[in-house]
Amino acid sequence: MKVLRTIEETRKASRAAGSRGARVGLVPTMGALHEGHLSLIRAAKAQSDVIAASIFVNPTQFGPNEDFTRYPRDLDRDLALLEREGVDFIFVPSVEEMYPQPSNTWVTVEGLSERLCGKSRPGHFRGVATVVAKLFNVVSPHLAFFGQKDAAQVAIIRRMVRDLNLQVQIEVCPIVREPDGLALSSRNAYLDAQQRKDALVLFRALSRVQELFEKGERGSAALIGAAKAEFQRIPAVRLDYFEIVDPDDLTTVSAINQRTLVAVAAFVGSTRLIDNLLLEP
Ligand code: PAJ
Repeated sequence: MKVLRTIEETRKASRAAGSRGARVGLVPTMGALHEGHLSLIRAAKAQSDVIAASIFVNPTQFGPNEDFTRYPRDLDRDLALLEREGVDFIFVPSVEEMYPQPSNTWVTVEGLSERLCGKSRPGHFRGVATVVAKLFNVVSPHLAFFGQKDAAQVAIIRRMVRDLNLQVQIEVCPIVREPDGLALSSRNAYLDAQQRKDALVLFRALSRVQELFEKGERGSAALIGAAKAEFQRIPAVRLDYFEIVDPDDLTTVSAINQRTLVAVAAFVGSTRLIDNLLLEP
């Protein structure tokens, strides 16, 4: 596995693969890898000839009071995992390599970027869209793999690719969970034993919505009410949002008549966790 730290080397590696006619699949990550990330690598392996990944804790998608400096970082462990999965090259740039100073250009997917997590994390999705656009420019992948875990991120990247006519196929992989239902996240490492138990309320609330939906409930207000009741039983968890939205434009829907996204974000202590569920009538 080639570990590449500069844009130039990475472009060279990707171009070499492209000129052999190989399809390059890219898995962008911020590291602290877990089975969720590895599921994307395996999907990339199944659909591409050359597997590229990136590890970059992107400062522009963190707010001023968020966890950028303490975000978990363990490059040696991550590289060993990626090597074992058969990744061909990994792009690990520094902040200076990714962001020329000063940087004045941003990619903003208007409207969508202010919804769901964008409401409580202003600037977050601008940072995500900008860095993903940069990664696409550096690696020029044929395919790029993202997790359904970050459902709003998926909607925003798909829209960016469409709006900017980017030549990359976006593939979305299912949420990988712990046996008890908690969605895997690099941020789960922040939780202590009690918080780890409390954190299950996100999955419980989503499961309750799924159950009511399967019994025939279609009204968003009733489904959200039932979910919020689950949260009221765990006062240590502070709900940020529980919303039922269109999965493509992230606007709220009052009733579930087509494929619909149920998305939740909550603070367990100071750790912000997200999860979601897709409902299909
Ligand atoms: P990160 O949080 O490291 O996630 C990298 C990819 O792994 C994302 O596509 C995310 O949706 C996916 N992922 C995380 N947890 C998952 C799980 N439990 N099941 C399935 N997939 C999961 O998302 C980012 O990084 C960044 O915003 C990034 C796209 C790299 C841009 O900086």
